[in-house]
Amino acid sequence: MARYLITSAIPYINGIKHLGNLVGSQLPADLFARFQRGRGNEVLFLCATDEHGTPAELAAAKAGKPVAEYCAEMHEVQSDIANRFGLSFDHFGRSSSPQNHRLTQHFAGKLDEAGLIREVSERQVYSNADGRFLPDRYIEGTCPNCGYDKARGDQCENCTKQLDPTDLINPRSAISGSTDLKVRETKHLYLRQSALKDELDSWIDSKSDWPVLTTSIAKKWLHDGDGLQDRGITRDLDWGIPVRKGEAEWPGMEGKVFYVWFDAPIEYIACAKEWTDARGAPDAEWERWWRTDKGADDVRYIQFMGKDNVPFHTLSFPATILGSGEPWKMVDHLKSFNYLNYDGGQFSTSQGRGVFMDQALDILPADYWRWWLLSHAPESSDSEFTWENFQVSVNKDLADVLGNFVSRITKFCRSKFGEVVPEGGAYGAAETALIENLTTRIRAYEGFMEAMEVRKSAQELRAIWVLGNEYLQSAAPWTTFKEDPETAAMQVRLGLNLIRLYAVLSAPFIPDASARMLAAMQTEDATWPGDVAEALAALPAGHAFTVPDVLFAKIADEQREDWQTRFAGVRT
Ligand code: B3M
Ligand code: ZN
Repeated sequence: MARYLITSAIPYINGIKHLGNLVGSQLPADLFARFQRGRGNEVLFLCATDEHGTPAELAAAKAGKPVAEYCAEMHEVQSDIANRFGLSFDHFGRSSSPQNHRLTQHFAGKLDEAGLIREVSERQVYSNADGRFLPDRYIEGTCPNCGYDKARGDQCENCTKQLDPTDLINPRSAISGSTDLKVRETKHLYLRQSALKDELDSWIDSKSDWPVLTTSIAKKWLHDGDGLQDRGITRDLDWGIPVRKGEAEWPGMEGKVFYVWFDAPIEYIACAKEWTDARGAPDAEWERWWRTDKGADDVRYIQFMGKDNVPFHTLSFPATILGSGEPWKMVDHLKSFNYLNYDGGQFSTSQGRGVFMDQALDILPADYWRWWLLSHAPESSDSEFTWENFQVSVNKDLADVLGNFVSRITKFCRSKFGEVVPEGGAYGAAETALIENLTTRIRAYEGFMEAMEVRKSAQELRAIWVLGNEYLQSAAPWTTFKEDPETAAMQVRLGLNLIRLYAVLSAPFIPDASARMLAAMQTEDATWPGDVAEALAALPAGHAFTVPDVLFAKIADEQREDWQTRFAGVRT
């Protein structure tokens, strides 16, 4: 039994995620986790909410809530939606957990011991009225370029010019509106990534099976310009993980917190401890996934993320781990995604554009979305969601191909043989050919799934469903039955067994429908198929079943048009 550690990029806490976020990390990670579990491998699948930084503070302020309270509530909301989407995390943690506080402080201490941290003095805007330093985007004023009076310290939204807070005319605090601002000295910690450059370089070189897209991003950061830059890992914010060296105070760093991108990836590890702590299980249980000195050297670790997160996972987080000098498990394979666009534009959280996870589930069950999103995953390039395409995909693939197969065979059997698997004669040439074709396609499907080729896997799975339909069409048991009920019975027995086989193979994509197919076949045997002929004998003659309700309802044109209008604007 192989062991797979799987993490999805951890979504920011600042609101409900849209379908573009979902397909860029959590959903494909779930597909892979379910596949590996289905094959009988041992899996630890972790995700969490990313709760620190200015996005969290701003969202809480907007909601009029203390940030800790906002995060706790939003974590529950995201956790509930993840469940309803069938995301099968072993644990859905929180980057604000005490476990992550301790581990982040531990890493900082180790990096300091290794001489990899230096202090840097910076000049930043301080607000007397608010009693705090203001991050760039907390400062507003008039744009020197276009005169827009709500330009932010990092950028003018109106003319898109990149700004420094000191460029703004009449700057004021976005928190209190106060203009009593001044520039003050403040000290920050920098991680000396430059000192780790060679180590990172050879670590990346050792990843010969990584896609060029991934390694080229890392190499660019390593070698372009002046090479890999040291990185600030602290911020002047109230909300976050207090800066400490392990358990000890860090003189001069009082009142400061670690930068969100420093602690967020560490949560991948802390999340595993949250998982065991929640059950009162010993540390050895999570350490065997994460410590190469404690059993993790035979673990295969795979990360899933959107392309914008690649530099943090190929350089920053590895720098933290390598720099600590401790035997932590490092990523083996990194699967990244392009963007999913929405109906001629971009999905946007800040603008409320597109379909958000909760809205999607209000319209249709998770499997419909899972199928469309995964079969159109933005792998080789960006891809686009359109309502027309969604309708076609659901109606053709799910309703016409899979749903129809299940419905026809179960209903025909009930009408001619009752709700039990009939006996019938031996397989003929058509059945042997079908088994051969299925075998070829199932092995190809496994290969694509193993390689995390999401779209190709979906195509192959669909082709497997199509084989069943074609067989049924040409065997035509409803015609055969008139002259040769024995043969018709055999064809139906094979068809019913195909339903079970489809349930097993399709479960990573459409877990609810798969569970309903197994329930209808009154079996809990979800063994991954080895020999296909054997797998098709799992339900013997005499085995009882029921006709399931419609697996997938078709999307009518009126529904599609209605949704199209409803989701054309922005979410309020
Ligand atoms: N929260 C960004 C994102 O959701 C960030 C990922 C952190 S992964 C450690 O895309
Ligand atoms: Zn401007």
